[in-house]
Amino acid sequence: VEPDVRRELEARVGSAHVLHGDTTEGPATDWTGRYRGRTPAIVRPGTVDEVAAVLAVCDAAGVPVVPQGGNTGLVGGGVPLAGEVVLSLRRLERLGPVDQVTRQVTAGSGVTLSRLQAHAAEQGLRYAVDLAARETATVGGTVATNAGGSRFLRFGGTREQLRGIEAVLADGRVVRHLGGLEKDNTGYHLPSLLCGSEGTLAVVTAARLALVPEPTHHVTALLGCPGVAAALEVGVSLRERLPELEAAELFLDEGLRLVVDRLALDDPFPDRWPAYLLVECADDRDPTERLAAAIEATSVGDVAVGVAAGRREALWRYREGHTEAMNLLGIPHKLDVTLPLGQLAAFAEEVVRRVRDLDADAHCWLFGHVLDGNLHVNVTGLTPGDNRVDEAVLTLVADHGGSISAEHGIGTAKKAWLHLSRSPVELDVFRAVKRALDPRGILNPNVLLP
Ligand code: 2HG
Ligand code: ZN
Repeated sequence: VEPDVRRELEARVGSAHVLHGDTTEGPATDWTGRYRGRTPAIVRPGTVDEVAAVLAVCDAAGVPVVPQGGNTGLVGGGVPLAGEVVLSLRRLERLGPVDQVTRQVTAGSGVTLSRLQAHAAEQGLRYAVDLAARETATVGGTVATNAGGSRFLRFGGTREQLRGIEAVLADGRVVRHLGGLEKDNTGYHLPSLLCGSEGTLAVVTAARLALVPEPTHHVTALLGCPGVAAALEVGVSLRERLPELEAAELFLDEGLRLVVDRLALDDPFPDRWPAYLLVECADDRDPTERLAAAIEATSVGDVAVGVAAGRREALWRYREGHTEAMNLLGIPHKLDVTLPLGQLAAFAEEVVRRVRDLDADAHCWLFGHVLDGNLHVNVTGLTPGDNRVDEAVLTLVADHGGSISAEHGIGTAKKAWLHLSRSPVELDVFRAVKRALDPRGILNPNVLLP
């Protein structure tokens, strides 16, 4: 950026909050290491008014901006790949009181998911969106990307929790609708529009979020299954019997081996199973017996149950450890996709074959939120820039009637394939909305839209 723009930015947020040089390297790279950018400056406003002032400066000067929260995204949507200014929202850490009557709270964009969860827990409530990056992922980032997570099955994703939003438009004007009225049918629903817009339409600065009661009992079970189709069948059967089912997570034996090995864990079972299903129930009446009876009615092999928090966490570690363990093998290609449930098992078989045929060095790992139809196809053994596998897997997904992104979003990683999931008319509407809200095209200009 020009020296006069930098001086203006420093005048708006204080020179201590405009970073450059070595300190920008971390924020310029994504968590996986696949997307490495560079930035002339990281700007860290401390209030919504400062966000507004920064954007007004950038808009007037035509300086492109990448908004960033905890930088835990997996599609290269939050890093400055084309030398953009990084607008870090982490200092917007204000967390309001929990309203017990409406069960809502207003959280600033920089509040981490774990802090929000702890805040709700103090009031006997919880925030329904949960994911492995909870310590670092922020409210703003999860709203901007419509993060899904492991409780989607019961509560939906981030969009379903949103009761209001505060955001700054490209030109620095603030849109604020944080009243949290449950019934409010007054035209376009801006929270829905901005949620999942990946920083391309406005910069989210705060969100009004719904909370849910924290049940008194939780039970987690890890089930050894004879294969993906069987695990899915078990999951469907449990869901039919157990309204308190919150999560149904799939992984395969190879993934478990890797996690156990790399993260130095104990094996869950003496025997190995081709597939594993991790399920969790939560209720005010102890669901353990009901879960046991429901499992009994299926063809599950081995069962490990956790009721105490530590034991439940240990079971979750096998699943949540996948991301970490995989990155230790090198930089993976991450293809987060949805399949119609009826196609999921066939797709799982086919995708492994396709990847193997594509390149003998490529290795395909499968895990995910199986009852959502959501598989995380991770491919290791290829260079980060080799897009053949992305093309092959995403095309296969489309052929099976699936979506090229289930929960991670499009970012830069998938924009070349957005046409597989969105029609030309839909893309025209996307572009029209983008032009209307960000006419100079300064907000995250290189993500989402091809
Ligand atoms: C998960 O479900 C996250 O653990 C990350 O969405 C998935 O690492 C991945 O590919
Ligand atoms: Zn996931």
